[in-house]
Amino acid sequence: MTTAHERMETAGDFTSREPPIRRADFRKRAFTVGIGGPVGSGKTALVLALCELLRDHISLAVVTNDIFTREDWEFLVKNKAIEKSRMEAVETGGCPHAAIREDISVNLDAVTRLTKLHNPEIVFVESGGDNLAANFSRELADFIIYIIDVAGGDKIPRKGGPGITQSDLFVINKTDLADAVGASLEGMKVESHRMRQGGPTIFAEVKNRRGIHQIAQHILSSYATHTGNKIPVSDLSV
Ligand SMILES: Nc1nc2c(ncn2[C@@H]2O[C@H](COP(=O)(O)OP(=O)(O)OP(=O)(O)O)[C@@H](O)[C@H]2O)c(=O)[nH]1
Ligand SMILES: [Mg+2]
Repeated sequence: MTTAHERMETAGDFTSREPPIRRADFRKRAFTVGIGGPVGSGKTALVLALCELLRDHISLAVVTNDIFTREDWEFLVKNKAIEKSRMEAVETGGCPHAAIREDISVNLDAVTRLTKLHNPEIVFVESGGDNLAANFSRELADFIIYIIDVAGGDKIPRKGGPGITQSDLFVINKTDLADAVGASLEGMKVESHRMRQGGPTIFAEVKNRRGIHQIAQHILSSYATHTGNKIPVSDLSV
């Protein structure tokens, strides 16, 4: 297993980010949506909310990554996100970067296994919580979401990092906490726009199911582009 970390010379930029790989083997490994972000930013809450919104319209599966526990998987099972057999937990046993970027085999195996068993249209892969330095490998994720929360302060978008600058969709969660921590949402909007050269950013309150429909629209639009299958978004109940 590779343990060396890549050294990034710059924060990277959205327009020259690594493009998704054009592939035609979605029957072997379903369209894979990577969800990364700092510890506690709301990744599992987002997976649950997306499952609730999409599960009656599209066949889904989920892979969770935790360092030493299966806690996220247990949370999704407890909350009946989707059928238990459609969800797998990966215990990375170390740095979360490795399993989504440097040695992705354990995640690729899990997604391939779930695809064979259930033939899902979309598989969500939740990364272990990181520290702004991780982003998904394009060999694993066809669509990359990076989610932070406002509770860490409004400085986070300008700190950069590959998830912030190069994810296909950047989500700023827990806007309900902005006043409590004195975070300026307007400032975060301006800085995200600058750091991502206008790449999409969505403000959300995942816990209160705000912004989920918009996030789902981005996912389904990318799914349609890659697979040629359109799922009419207007059919989704918000
Ligand atoms: N106030 C508020 N809390 C939220 C929101 N979304 C999620 N949370 C809470 O934030 C906490 C962490 O959410 P998780 O979904 O577990 O975060 P995570 O990114 O999966 O965490 P790790 O997997 O441990 O890195 C939970 O207590 C959620 O209920 C939100 O929009 N507002
Ligand atoms: Mg989680």
